[in-house]
Amino acid sequence: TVLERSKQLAAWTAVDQHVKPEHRVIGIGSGSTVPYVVERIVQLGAEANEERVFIPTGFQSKQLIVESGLNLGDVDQFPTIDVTLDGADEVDRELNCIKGGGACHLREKVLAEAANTFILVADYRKNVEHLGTTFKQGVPIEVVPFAYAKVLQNLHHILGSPEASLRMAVKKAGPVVSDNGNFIIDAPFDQEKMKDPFTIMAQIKMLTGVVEVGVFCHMAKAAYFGNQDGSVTIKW
Ligand code: DER
Repeated sequence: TVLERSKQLAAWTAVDQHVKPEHRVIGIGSGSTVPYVVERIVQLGAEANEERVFIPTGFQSKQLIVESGLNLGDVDQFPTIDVTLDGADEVDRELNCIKGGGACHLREKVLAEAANTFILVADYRKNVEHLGTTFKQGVPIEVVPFAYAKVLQNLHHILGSPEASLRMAVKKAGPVVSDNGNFIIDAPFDQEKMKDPFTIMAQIKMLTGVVEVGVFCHMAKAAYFGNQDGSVTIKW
């Protein structure tokens, strides 16, 4: 499909630009675009990859690395990463992004921070002026289960997200449980508030019981978007 082709285009272009021969430790994100990142890295050949380790951002990412025959590494063992490539739910013109649509943003943010270079790959739907334009389900927030009701209450009454809700699973009874054993809250904010993503992120992060917020500010070095016409848009 045009959408899948645009994801592949973004991923291949980003790998070709940012995975250097001397790179040894590579962070692999989560979602439906990163499989094309791994696909392109595998095409570099077994010889090029035998000296490399690939660090996952969750179970899906780990399965992707293992099933692709790439060497699996741990962030404990490789705390500094040459380049991390990951998807995003929305990316604004300053490369701030919303992540966590796949409930993986805690480990994703650890690997984004650990990387010398953090690169975003996405399809054309994610390329926006301001956050909250197309991704309407809200800011993903990982919370400890013990505190989720309190965090919801604070979001509703203090931070101005009356629609904030606990993310319920589809193929499992009850709430979505992250790879870290926590719950996810989705908190929509009005467009004005989303024009200052750093403030929103900081306010949410301060709520007791919040583990991590799916807003990444000033972390990405570049973002690659595949377009419907087969071109690629690069933001940096
Ligand atoms: O959850 C995330 O942050 C993932 O990176 C995900 O949102 C990326 O979305 P994709 O499936 O469109 O690549």
